[in-house]
Amino acid sequence: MNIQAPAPLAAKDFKSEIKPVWCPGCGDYSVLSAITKALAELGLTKEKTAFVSGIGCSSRIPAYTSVYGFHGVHGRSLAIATGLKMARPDLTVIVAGGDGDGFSIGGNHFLHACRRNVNLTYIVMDNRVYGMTKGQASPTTESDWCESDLTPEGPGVTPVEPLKLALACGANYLARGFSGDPNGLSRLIVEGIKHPGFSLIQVLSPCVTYRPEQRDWKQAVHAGFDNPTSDPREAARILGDDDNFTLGILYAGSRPSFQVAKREVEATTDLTRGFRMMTGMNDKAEFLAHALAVEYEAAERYDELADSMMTHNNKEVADLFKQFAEFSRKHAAEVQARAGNIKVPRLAPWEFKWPGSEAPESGHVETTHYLMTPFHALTIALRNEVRGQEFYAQVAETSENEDVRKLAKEMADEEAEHVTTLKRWLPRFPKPATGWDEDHDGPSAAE
Ligand SMILES: Cc1ncc(C[n+]2csc(CCOP(=O)(O)OP(=O)(O)O)c2C)c(N)n1
Ligand SMILES: [Mg+2]
Repeated sequence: MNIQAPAPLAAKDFKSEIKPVWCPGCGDYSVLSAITKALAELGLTKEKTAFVSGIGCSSRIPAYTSVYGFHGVHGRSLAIATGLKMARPDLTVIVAGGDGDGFSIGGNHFLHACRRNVNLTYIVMDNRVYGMTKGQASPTTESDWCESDLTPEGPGVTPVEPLKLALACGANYLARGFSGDPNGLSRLIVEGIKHPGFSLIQVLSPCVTYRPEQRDWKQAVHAGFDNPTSDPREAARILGDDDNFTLGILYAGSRPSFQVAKREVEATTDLTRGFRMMTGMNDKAEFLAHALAVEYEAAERYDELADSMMTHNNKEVADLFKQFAEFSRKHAAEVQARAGNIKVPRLAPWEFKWPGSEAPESGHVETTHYLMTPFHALTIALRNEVRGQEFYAQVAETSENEDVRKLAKEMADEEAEHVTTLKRWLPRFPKPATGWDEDHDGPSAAE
């Protein structure tokens, strides 16, 4: 059978059946056209592309394209898109919206999206007005624009300059286009999608209904951002001379885009990590002091873990830790019995000659978690017992005192039995699936 690769999609294939309801003359028609051309140019497929928007005339874009779309909540497009991109990094995620959606209600999200630098492309159709709600001033509206009844004397505040704001917050690609130049805009979109990290494309897109004077933008726009710089200081200098009508790619930075760290609790038995060679255990009484401390300190640690698990309502694991604490106390009693009438010295914490930073059977507290399961608790105990066994084996090998070597050997054998017992237990508790530690309502401490 002759299988042919599907033909690349044309710009029209990226338009949906739904006809735009924008006012005649609205710049957003041309932005839609520029977007669909860019998608075709990039050879993207419908199933690997997603459009996310907020609310506003400009935010209707996802409905008018045939790729996956999410017409979200006012001002929240970037939050939704960030989540989508994190969950599905294989998708090309494009965000669209207006100046009101992006810089008023969504302003906070905008700052953090720039700062976070997730690999997204944000197309803002800037008409310096709330078009959908019939013409109120937006954050990019000129301070002396007096046509809204809400601000009859003009908003009176300095407009937000999106490119400056984005540069300051860490966005990685900055461009400005014009709906009256859809082909030039297409190029800015293509480059923005290709550039890693957070790309902002500010598109001057006139609202001919509520800002009819914007028809004159055709005369106001001019080239100027001709050679994109990768130096944010240089970009800031250029913006210092910008009249908000300069078009082109201003900045293409090299900040690495945000990636989710792979967090998985290690559930393997690591026999050697952090284990230093231990020497100088030549005195029997000193050795017994260490052997007792191995068990007492482990018992104390397990008690502590059991208590913290109870505090977080994890009774199953708390019970298991309690049981481990009991085992450790039982072993301590056995060591005590071996000591007979030898006077065991009392050592200050820093006088112990542990191979690591603490007694070998008290470790791995950092791998505990309030949602941990018996599988994890057993894994921790197993790792501790293995380290105990290694500790004694080292002493048995390195001590210059024959008595100590003999005793250490017996203890290493006992620890080996504990290891075997725990290994036999482990299969009774299945390893939980990834995500076991996800909690949408984490712990909080009541005052
Ligand atoms: C929570 C919330 N507040 C207010 C509104 C009303 N509202 C709808 S669109 C909009 C402003 C849209 O302006 P912009 O993002 O510039 O889009 P444009 O219509 O100009 O393209 C507002 C305030 C809303 N839908 N939801
Ligand atoms: Mg607007």
